[in-house]
Amino acid sequence: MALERTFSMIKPDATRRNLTGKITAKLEEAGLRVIASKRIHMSLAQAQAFYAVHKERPFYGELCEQMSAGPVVVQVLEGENAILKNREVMGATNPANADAGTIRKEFALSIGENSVHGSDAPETAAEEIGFWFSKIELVG
Ligand code: DAT
Ligand code: MG
Repeated sequence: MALERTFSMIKPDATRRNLTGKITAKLEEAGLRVIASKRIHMSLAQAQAFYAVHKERPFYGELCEQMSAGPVVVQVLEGENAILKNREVMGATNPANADAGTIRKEFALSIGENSVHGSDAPETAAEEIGFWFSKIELVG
């Protein structure tokens, strides 16, 4: 398989606890190369737009408030099978169901404050990378 790119985000619950380095190390150890990275503090409107796919879900309001409550680190990861590999390293959405050694098992506080976001498919990866980064910022 050819090199693939995916979008990753270290969420406010993790930046608050100084976990940016430990989480990034897990991604790199899995063979994912960080080809773009920046720390931002998104507005509520940006969170609502980014998570628009979930707008009918009961947790949407809480999710958008949490994501805009503190800084995040948005990243683009590149590697073989990067989308699936990142989802494996992240672990299940609910940390109670996440496998040992995954980011969410080790660091997540709850299903909502679950430390990382990762794209789930090629279409969403392209869309989410484009939401936060311009082409010139991606240095593969
Ligand atoms: P994932 O982040 O694993 O792709 P998702 O896309 O289903 O999970 O949901 C996006 C985020 O929304 C998730 O990381 C945390 C929050 N969330 C999902 N289900 C939730 C729930 N039942 N209660 C509270 N927050 C939830
Ligand atoms: Mg998702």
